[in-house]
Amino acid sequence: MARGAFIAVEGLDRSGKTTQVATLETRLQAAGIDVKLLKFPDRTTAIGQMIDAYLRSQSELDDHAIHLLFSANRWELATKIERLLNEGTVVVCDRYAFSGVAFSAAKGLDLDWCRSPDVSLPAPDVTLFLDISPEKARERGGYGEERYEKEELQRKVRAIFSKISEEFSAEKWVTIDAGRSHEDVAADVWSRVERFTAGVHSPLERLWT
Ligand code: NYM
Repeated sequence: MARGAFIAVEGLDRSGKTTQVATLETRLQAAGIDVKLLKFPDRTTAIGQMIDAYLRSQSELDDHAIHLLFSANRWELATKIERLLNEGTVVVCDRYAFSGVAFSAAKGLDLDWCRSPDVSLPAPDVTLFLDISPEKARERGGYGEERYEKEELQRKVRAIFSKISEEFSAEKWVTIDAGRSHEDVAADVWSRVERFTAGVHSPLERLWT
């Protein structure tokens, strides 16, 4: 029996990622597909609440420590992700391990060190990277109040996402120009996801193994 596809949606802040993920969910449901939307960080768990406090500058944490918490927050849900996929559900993640690596490495942590705690997590069948220039993001009203929502850091994050993308085939990592209208971006997203609606026959892979 085919399993469900694992789809990660990544992007810079202000890329319209969360709206696109919601549109994708509606579209999959309309096509009669079982879909589960997950979001990282998942701020509802005990670890997620520590991450939330950090992002809202209500707590201070060493850069390595917060990186490990983001990773632990994914591991908390790894078994659930696998179970859902095996049941035939399509899992769509709003951010995943690539955000983990990109944001922490942009702060100056070693890229390989950043990757290590996420090694062997379930690997997405495809990652859709919604790319937006910091200039466009500024036109959209700029960034919010949370940590990392600064133009200079976002520039670095974008460069590291680009570096990460080089490790993947064009099938596994798709860069989508998110500076266009919501409809154009949504059409592009759907064109990349449609082929997964029939299910996936290959085994689930593991990240960075
Ligand atoms: N973020 C997100 C990280 O730094 N590491 C991670 O592993 C993940 C999943 O958290 N600026 C950052 C990226 C965002 C911030 O995400 C909160 P969102 O999608 O704005 O809730």
